[in-house]
Amino acid sequence: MKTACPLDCYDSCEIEVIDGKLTGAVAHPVTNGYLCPILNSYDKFPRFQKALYNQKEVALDKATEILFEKLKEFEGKKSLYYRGSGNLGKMQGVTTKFFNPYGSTFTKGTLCEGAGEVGVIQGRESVINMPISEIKKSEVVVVWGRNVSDTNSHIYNIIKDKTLIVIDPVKTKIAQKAKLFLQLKPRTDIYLAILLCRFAIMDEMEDENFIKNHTEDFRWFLDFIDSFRLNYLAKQHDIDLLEIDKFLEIIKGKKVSFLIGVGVQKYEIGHFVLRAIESFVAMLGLFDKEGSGVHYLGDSGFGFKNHFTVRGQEPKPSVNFGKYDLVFIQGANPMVSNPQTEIIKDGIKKAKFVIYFGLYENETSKMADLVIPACSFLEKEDIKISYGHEYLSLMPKINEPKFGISEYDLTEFLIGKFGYEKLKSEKEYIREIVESNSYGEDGVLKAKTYQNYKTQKDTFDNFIFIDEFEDEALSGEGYYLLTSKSKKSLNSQFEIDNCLYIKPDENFQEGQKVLAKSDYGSYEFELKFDERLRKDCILIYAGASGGNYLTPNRVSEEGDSAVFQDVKIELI
Ligand SMILES: Nc1nc2c(c(=O)[nH]1)N[C@H]1C(S)=C(S)[C@@H](COP(=O)(O)OP(=O)(O)OC[C@H]3O[C@@H](n4cnc5c(=O)[nH]c(N)nc54)[C@H](O)[C@@H]3O)O[C@H]1N2
Ligand SMILES: Nc1nc2c(c(=O)[nH]1)N[C@H]1C(S)=C(S)[C@@H](COP(=O)(O)OP(=O)(O)OC[C@H]3O[C@@H](n4cnc5c(=O)[nH]c(N)nc54)[C@H](O)[C@@H]3O)O[C@H]1N2
Ligand code: SF4
Ligand SMILES: [Mo]
Repeated sequence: MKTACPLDCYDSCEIEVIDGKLTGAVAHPVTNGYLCPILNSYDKFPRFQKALYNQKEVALDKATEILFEKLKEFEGKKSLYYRGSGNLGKMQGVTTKFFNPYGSTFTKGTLCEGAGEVGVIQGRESVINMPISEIKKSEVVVVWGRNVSDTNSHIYNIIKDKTLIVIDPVKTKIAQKAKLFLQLKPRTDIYLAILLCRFAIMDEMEDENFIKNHTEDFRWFLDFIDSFRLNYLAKQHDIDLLEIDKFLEIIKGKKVSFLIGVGVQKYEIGHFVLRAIESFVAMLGLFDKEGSGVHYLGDSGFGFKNHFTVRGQEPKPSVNFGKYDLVFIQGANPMVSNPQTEIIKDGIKKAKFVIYFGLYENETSKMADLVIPACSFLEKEDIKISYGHEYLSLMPKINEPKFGISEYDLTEFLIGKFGYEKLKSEKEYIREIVESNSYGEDGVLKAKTYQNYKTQKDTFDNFIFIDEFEDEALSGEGYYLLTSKSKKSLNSQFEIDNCLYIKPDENFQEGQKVLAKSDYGSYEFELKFDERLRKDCILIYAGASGGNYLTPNRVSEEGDSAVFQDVKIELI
């Protein structure tokens, strides 16, 4: 039987389950017959087999009864519904069908791509990616703030033998294969993008036709990029001007795709960064050229029926759990994934009753009053739409659950108890989602958004250039913090690497303990060396249990997104 990987990953692999074993679907254009190390050892990670009340095992039906009693005891408007991205199946949202009429507060914004997403929308209305079929045609791929080999290893295999330009503070695996690698200072991508635009204008590389017919504000854009002194721009990012020439030389006249990751936008100014990079793409006319365009974290719901939309009020990165009597946490681990852990911990302690609904024991579940085990993706009906490619996959129930309850069954139970409006059947929700925006082609389901796709230009009316930007450089002493994803974990799930990495330095010894300190908190780590880093950076992988003690819980200027890397770190 076929299903799909539920995890938050660009690749959204299609899976074949043969005699209980998970393998990559051979006919899927992205999965290509294999899965990544995480899914290959999916069964190895111990799940909750029992519900917990006050951290003591109770039967599942007892736990759901306690949940019902507590929901009755507290007022809906003093409750918070908090959902993370542990499973990105569309049916995960079904629990809102209870918590919405109950009166809960929902979150808005993201811990992820939200700042950059606003930047893209400001320029071209929606985040519709160039499809994989177009990336395959590209001659040059610019990998900008994305660790393709680790975070989207299937897309890596599609691009790895093309001419590559990589822009990253870390010499990642793909950077080692690049024709040009720009190891820039973190948080300076916007200056690099503006500098590229300036040089491209000097080289007369702008596409006058495209600019005239499909863009707005080009004149303002020219004034804007001219308002920066070249020396000033060049000083920001540590990139030699000769490299800028080389960049333009490599892409001139070529089919070029830009694979942009979340690395460039974990900052207050994240939206400006995406907008500036896309302005560069637009001035070259690459949105209207075959095999060219931009691929970021796409809007996977675009064009599809969304049964479970709710209006969020509480910004996710700065969520204050302590404001609420009852907190329902589903598919998330805020004690590790959210910035400024100390504030999260205080909030969770203050809330009167905390429910954790998930698969694995983690730092958040350990603080919960009630733990309800969820079913795994193999034990419930769902559908996966990718943010990294144009295909979608059905996720039928393959195994009967031995323990745990699905999101749908828990919602149905609560709705029944409270007498709220009944749910449609799972199959019906899924059928409506599929029918709203997909079609079958060569044995796979594809989003209709791409049915007549020629170039990315067809997905918007006019591109609007960036014409303003304000920023205050990151102040304070110390190292820049990089918090990239690790190969063996999926955020805080699976195999976690808790070390702090630094470029080999005679003042430190590998294996020693160091206290990392920022304006927001401190934490002790084991130190390790990593030759691939700049000497002004440290790396703590996302998902490390102490990393977010150091990060600020402010939100980005636009998009209510986390700004994990707007911080300097001292090592003591
Ligand atoms: N194995 C694995 N795969 C994953 C995940 C996982 O945890 N593990 N997580 C999934 C999720 S939720 C997401 S959002 C995606 C994210 O996947 P990616 O978009 O690849 O994001 P990151 O790994 O956070 O960072 C990518 C790169 O940005 C670089 N970077 C950091 N700061 C800057 C900067 O200021 N400028 C530039 N140019 N580069 C910078 C980092 O060095 C890193 O190489 O991956 C998904 N896939
Ligand atoms: N410092 C730093 N922190 C970061 C990031 C960073 O770059 N740096 N990246 C951020 C990003 S991009 C993201 S997306 C977030 C992700 O952060 P979270 O949204 O907190 O996701 P996870 O850490 O993967 O936690 C997911 C939990 O979901 C549960 N789960 C898994 N499957 C299911 C299911 O089917 N049903 C239910 N009910 N539960 C399930 C598991 O028990 C797991 O512990 O982290 C962010 N945190
Ligand atoms: S985590 Fe990503 S690469 Fe691994 S199986 Fe899932 S979708 Fe594929
Ligand atoms: Mo993410």
